[in-house]
Parts: sequence; C-alpha cells; structure tokens
Amino acid sequence: LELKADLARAITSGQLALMYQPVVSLQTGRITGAEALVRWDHPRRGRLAPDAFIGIAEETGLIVQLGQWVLEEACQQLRTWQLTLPPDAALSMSVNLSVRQLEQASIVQSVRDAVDQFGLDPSTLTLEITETVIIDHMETDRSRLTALKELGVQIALDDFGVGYSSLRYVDDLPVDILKVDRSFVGGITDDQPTPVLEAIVALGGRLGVHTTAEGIEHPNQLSALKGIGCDLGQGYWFSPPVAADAFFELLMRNL
Ligand code: G
Ligand code: G
Ligand code: MN
Ligand code: NA
Repeated sequence: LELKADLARAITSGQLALMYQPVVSLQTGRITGAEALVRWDHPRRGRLAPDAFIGIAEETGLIVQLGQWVLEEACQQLRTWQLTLPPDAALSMSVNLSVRQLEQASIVQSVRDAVDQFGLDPSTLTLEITETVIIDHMETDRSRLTALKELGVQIALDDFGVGYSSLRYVDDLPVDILKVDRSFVGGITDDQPTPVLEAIVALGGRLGVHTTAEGIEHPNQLSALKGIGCDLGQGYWFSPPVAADAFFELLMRNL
C-alpha cells in the first residue's frame, strides 16, 4: 500500500534505474545486445527488484508510465552506445513490455516516437512479451503486435515454453525470437541438450525465428545449446544484469 503511493512519485523523480544483461551470440561468443531490466531505488527500502513492484505497477496502471520511462531510457542508452562503437559492431536492445502496455493503442506511437527521437535503426530494438499473459487478449494483441512489427522492431516471446498454448501463439503471432524459459536450460546437467530444448530450437529453425536461451550458468549448458544451434544466450555464466558503465566495459573488452 505504501509502495503504491510511492511508485507514482518514483517514476517522475528519478528513482528508477536500468540494469543491462548481455545477450551473447553462442556461436561467436560476442555480445550482440543487452536486455534492459528495471530497478527502483526506494528512498527508504533501498534498491528493489522488479518482482517487488511490477505487479503493483500493473494493478495501478502505473506500468504504462513506468514502461514509457524504460522504453525511452533504454533507447537513449542504445543510441549512445551505438555512436561510440565501431560502425561494424552491431548492438541491439531488448525491452520488456507488460501486456497492460500492449493494451494501449498508443504503444505503437510511443515506440515509433522513441525510435525516431533517438535515431535508431528499428531492427536494433526488441520488444519482449511474456506469452503467459497474452491468452485473454489474443485478437487485440495480434493486431497490436502486427502494428509494432510493421515499425521494423523485433518481437520476442519471453519465458517461452512455460505458458500453455505456447505452440499456438508461435503459429499465430508475428514473432521474431523465442526466448526459452530458463527452467529448460536449468534441466541441462551434463553437456547434452534435453529433448524438449532440442525440439524448441528445431521449431525455431523451421519457423525461421531466432532462439535465445536464458539462465545459462554453466559451460556445459553453453556447449549443449551451441551443439543444437541455439542462436543467442543470456545468463550468469556470461554476466548478471549490470549498470550501464559496467555493461560498456564488458562490451569494449568483448570487441
Ligand atoms: O531483473 P530481474 O531478473 O529481477 O527481472 C525479473 C522480471 O521482471 C523479469 O522476468 C522481467 O521480465 C521483469 N522486468 C524487468 N524489467 C522490466 C520492465 O522494464 N518492464 C516490465 N514489464 N517487466 C520487467
Ligand atoms: O525478462 P526476464 O524475466 O527473463 O528477466 C530475466 C531475469 O532472470 C532477471 O531477473 C535476471 O536477473 C534473471 N537471470 C538472468 N540470468 C540468470 C541466470 O543465469 N540464472 C538465474 N537463476 N537467473 C538469471
Ligand atoms: Mn525478458
Ligand atoms: Na524471461
């Protein structure tokens, strides 16, 4: 309740911060992008993880404002990094979108404005949608996602595989990337892929979409995923989410 009252002020008074987790090409080992993950520096409680406030933000509708801040901050940061990198070093940015944001028709204009304002190549921006929340809104979400995709941005299905009807979504929605839920990666105990992971990556290949594996913590998980042709990965093995300056240092060392 107290957090609820604080959150509106937090968004306008600079208490939100973004952390960035590297997204790595499994075949080359290069960092190809970052996922922006929000934090709240609460004046009394200290730094809060999204689990502590995204739910509240969704209930109160403040997620729309919060998400708008995240979108602009992430796009600005991406542009800054892109301008500093050598021209041939491609870098993309992933931003998590709540289904509450997707419900707003204005999200399409917001994304277009952010891309324009910061002069981004839209294909370097990825919007991550968690598939479990799409279920009630199939028709609206399909047309909204189609409109977003027409801007030239990439659409990723986050936490793929844990929601029911996953396979139907993949067939129906304009998706570019399947982000395999980290519970599947956690199931790799030696350097052998599990049958389900193998099937998801093969499905991605057949659909012509990329697959990203989340939660890679061990080198044997990395080699199993590499072996089945999974494109991209994230996880503590590479790096946890870090502040912008630390991300840039990782990027520079990785060139
Ligand atoms: O960073 P962390 O692993 O604690 O993130 C936990 C969850 O919070 C992630 O699953 C992510 O999808 C969600 N999350 C992080 N940042 C944002 C954000 O900016 N917007 C939304 N809607 N969700 C976010
Ligand atoms: O959007 P999503 O919910 O997938 O956000 C990723 C979340 O997973 C973040 O909260 C991040 O801190 C967390 N995370 C990232 N890499 C790892 C990992 O290798 N292992 C575990 N257990 N969590 C991770
Ligand atoms: Mn995500
Ligand atoms: Na995820």
